[in-house]
Amino acid sequence: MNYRALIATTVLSASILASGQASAHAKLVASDPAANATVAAPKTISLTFNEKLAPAFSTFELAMADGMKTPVKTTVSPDRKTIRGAPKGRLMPGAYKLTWYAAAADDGHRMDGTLTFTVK
Ligand SMILES: [Cu+2]
Repeated sequence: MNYRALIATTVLSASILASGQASAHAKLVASDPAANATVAAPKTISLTFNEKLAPAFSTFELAMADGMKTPVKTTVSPDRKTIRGAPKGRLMPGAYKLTWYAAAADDGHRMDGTLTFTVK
C-alpha cells in the first residue's frame, strides 16, 4: 500500500468510527418472518439489529389485528444482536403486528418499532 492510499484508508476508517458513534441507536436490519411476508405459522421469530443490545430492555410483543396479544417468550442471542421469540402455541392464521423494543448496549438509548406479517 502506498502512502497516499494509507492516508485515504485512515481517513475513511476514522469517519466510519465517528459515524458509528454518532448513530449509536439499535436499528432493525433483518427479521424472520420478513416485514409484510405471508408465512406458515412460525415456531420462532427473530429480529436482528445493527448493534449489540442491552438484553434487559430488548424484547418484542406480538398482537393480532384485533389487538389481542399473543404470549411470546423472548431471549437475546449470545452475540446480543438478535432477539428471538417463541410464540406459546401455534399461531392462528391472520395478520400480526409485532412491536419491538431495543436498547443499545453501548449508550442505553431505547428504540422501538413495528412490523407486520401474515400467517396463512
Ligand atoms: Cu444511541
